[in-house]
Amino acid sequence: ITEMKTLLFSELLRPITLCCVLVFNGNQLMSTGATIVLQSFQKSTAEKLGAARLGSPWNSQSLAACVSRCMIEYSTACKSVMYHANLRLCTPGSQVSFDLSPPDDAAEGDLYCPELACNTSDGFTLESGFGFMVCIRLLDSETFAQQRIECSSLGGFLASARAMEKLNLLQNFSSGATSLMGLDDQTTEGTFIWHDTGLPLTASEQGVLFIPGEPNNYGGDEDCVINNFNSRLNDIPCYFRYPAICERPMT
Ligand SMILES: *[C@@H]1O[C@H](CO)[C@@H](O)[C@H](O)[C@H]1NC(C)=O
Ligand SMILES: *[C@@H]1O[C@H](CO)[C@@H](O)[C@H](O)[C@H]1NC(C)=O
Ligand SMILES: [Ca+2]
Ligand SMILES: [Ca+2]
Repeated sequence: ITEMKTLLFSELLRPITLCCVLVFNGNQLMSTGATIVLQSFQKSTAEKLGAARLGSPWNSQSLAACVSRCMIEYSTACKSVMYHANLRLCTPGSQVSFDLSPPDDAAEGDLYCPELACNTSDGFTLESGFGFMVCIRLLDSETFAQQRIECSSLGGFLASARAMEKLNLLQNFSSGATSLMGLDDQTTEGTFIWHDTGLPLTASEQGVLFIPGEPNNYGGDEDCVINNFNSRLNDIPCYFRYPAICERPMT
């Protein structure tokens, strides 16, 4: 086990495949036939980057042990870890996002994840500002339904934003134009769903992101959402035409 830890640590800067992982389970040593690919996790320097916590933290003697246990327990769902070097505390995390709460320095330490990159094929560019980084492009199609299909075919989703800073970044990118968001309540009136996560808009997100008094389903037919330049979100009819920004997950 000591040797394995040393190996894991020295190999941490590039992905390696491990066969027959030894798992220390209570006081039993087990050998599993499973093959895991140990991702190369690097310390993130983006201060607003966070990840959904996959479970409760545990004690880990090293970052390498933290990463390997995360991968063994959560398999491909483990896309990041938070590691506190002094407390030796390890918290397993999923895919990182600028919309999720970053680690609490004092309790959770630093975030480690693969180096983030924007796949710039198909006209996507990496845009950063306001503490955020996104991989986006404007779509060519003109209706909400077509824009949604076009974006999906490019491996993305209509842009999301769960913080004002991200709305600002999107507004800055569209330089003056109001754009459609990846958020709608077409399925169930009053329940807005984010296209990227499939999760409902929370009350606090609504309070932060929408113009006061919105969404109001004006005229009984407002199920799409626009990001008003220099302002905030408003629900509007889905047949209104606005440019839309497609967002690709960073890889
Ligand atoms: C980028 O995206 C294109 C189109 O989806 C894909 O064919 C290509 O493999 C991707 N490149 C990388 C480096 O992921
Ligand atoms: C906003 O956009 C302008 C013009 O594209 C750019 O020069 C500026 O850096 C952007 N501001 C931020 C904070 O990203
Ligand atoms: Ca509605
Ligand atoms: Ca409205």
